[in-house]
Amino acid sequence: MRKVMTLATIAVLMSVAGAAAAAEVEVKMLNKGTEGLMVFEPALVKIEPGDTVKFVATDKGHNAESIKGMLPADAAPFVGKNGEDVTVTFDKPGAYGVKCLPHYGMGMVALIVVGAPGNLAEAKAVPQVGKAKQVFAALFEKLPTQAAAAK
Ligand SMILES: [Cu+2]
Repeated sequence: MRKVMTLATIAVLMSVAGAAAAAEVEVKMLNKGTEGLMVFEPALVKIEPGDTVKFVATDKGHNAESIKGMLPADAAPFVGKNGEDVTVTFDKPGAYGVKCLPHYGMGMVALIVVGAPGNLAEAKAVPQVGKAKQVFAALFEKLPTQAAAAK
C-alpha cells in the first residue's frame, strides 16, 4: 500500500511538473503596435516543443494562420478565424511563419521558432507578399545563433 501511494504521489508530481514546464505565450493581433500598423506583437516568439501560443484578437479583423512551406514537414498547418483568438500548441521543432490573411501584404506576419529549427533555410526561401518580405527578413536577422545551431 505504501509503495502504491508513493508511485501515485510521483505520478502527481510529474504531471504538475509537466504542466508547469509547458509555457503559453500571448501574441496580440493589433491595428497599431510599436512596430507600426497591422502587426503581431511580439512578432518573434521563441518557445520549446509542447509550448503554446495564443494569438489574441485584441483588435478585430485579424486572423493567424500558418504559411505554406514555412513549417516543419511533419507539422500540421493551422488557420484561425477572422476576429477570433486562436491557440496553437507547437509540438514539432522548427520555424513557423504565421500570417494575418487580410494584412499579409502589409507585413502582418510573425515568426515562431520552436526548439532548434531544422527548416530555417526552407522557411526563408518561401516567396513573400509585399511588405511581409522585409518583415520576415528582419525577423530572420534576429536569429543568428539559432541559424548556426541548425547547421
Ligand atoms: Cu491583420
